[in-house]
Amino acid sequence: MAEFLFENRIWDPAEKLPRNELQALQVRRLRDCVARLENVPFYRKAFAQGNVNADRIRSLDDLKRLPLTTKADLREHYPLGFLATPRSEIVRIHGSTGTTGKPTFVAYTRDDLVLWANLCARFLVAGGLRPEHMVHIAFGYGLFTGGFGLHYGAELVGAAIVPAAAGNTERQIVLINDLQADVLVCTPSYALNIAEMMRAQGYTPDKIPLKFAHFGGEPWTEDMRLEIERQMGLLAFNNYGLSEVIGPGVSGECVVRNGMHIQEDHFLVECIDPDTLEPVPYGEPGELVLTALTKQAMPILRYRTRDIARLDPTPCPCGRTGIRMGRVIGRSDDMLIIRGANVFPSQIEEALLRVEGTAPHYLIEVDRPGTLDEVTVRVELRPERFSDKMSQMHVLREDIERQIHIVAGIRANVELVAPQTLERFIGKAKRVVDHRKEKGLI
Ligand code: DLL
Repeated sequence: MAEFLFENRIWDPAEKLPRNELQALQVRRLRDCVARLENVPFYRKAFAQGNVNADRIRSLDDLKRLPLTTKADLREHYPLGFLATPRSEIVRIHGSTGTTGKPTFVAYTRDDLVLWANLCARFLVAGGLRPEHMVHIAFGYGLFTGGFGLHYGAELVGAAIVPAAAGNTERQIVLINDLQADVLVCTPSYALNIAEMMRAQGYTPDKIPLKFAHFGGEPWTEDMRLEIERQMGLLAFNNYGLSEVIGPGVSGECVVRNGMHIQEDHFLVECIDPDTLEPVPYGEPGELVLTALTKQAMPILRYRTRDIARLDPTPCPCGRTGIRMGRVIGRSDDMLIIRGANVFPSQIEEALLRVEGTAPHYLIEVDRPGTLDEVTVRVELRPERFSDKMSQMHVLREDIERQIHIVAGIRANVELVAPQTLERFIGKAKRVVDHRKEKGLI
């Protein structure tokens, strides 16, 4: 018997479907999905061009014959050109705001919302949620899928929810303490802010009621997990999803925490080389491509997520049969090319967290003043390490520069800044400013 951190409870027996049954189910669902997508002009045209239709889907190998879908395709059919059901069946709209331009909308039928809640309930239960818990949700409630997604998942489990929403960190702390919340739900960067303010207010981990946390919505590192767990005295779980595919609920960690189980009875996953579009072997990083098999309002075929991660098909002691994805290393569109080297912001974060005394708050600025790229990493210091002694600061800076070189393979200029000077985020953190883009150099 495997030793678990806590009881390994499974919400839905479908999470344990034997692989052969799972694959047979996926083929049936893919066929139904392709049939429904005949209602979407973009897909109807692509099916006609590729000479493919539902009847021709016989095995998962046939997936290759179906078109990839990109964010640009969704944008081109703004606002709701990918609807596969009549508008009267839509009961909710969400969307991703993106950094530029208009949001991408996604629509849900009543059945889609039932499915979504079930998928979120699965990973919440896998990561410790029980009906007796009080869940504090500090995600944005709005077009962003985080708040509503986790809300209805936790409600389905039967837990009590405090829909605090994001922002007003002082109030979050009052609510968490007064209501003795057991579980925190938000982005990892916001959790870090809450932790920091709690510390400033004199809370030690044993005084914080939280036992578990479910973080997602943005990339984070293993070191960041340890940091938040240490500061708040809780167990933190990672969950992943994206609005185009459904929102949170695509995958999440179980009690073993060795990757996020993809809910493969509803999502087909591929991992490809973003340049050649060929599949990469298991264990190698590649871009995740997801197909939402069972959504009604807006099923999506082979969506290019831009998220880079590894897949691990080895069996998990928890008994769930869904393949696991590792942490998202970065997004292929967030990847910085610095003097020809590929660097993800998460590598810089990993380097910083290796150095004692730095806070996990940083900003990466990239520029090309002459012919060569230059990277400056502004790093905030912890109050106890902030010093007037030039020599101490110099040693610390060199140490960070060395770690960045080891982890990310680039030379960066590190600027140490005083505690509490860098911007804090209540949702997804923004860690990179690329002046080369503003100058039209890339
Ligand atoms: O962020 C959905 C979500 C909300 C997932 C809350 C989990 C919890 P979008 O706003 O469409 O949807 O952004 C999706 O966020 O493509 C990833 O780049 C990133 N992302 C989401 N979860 C994770 C995670 C939601 N656990 C984009 N690790 C995705 C790393 C994540 N990146």
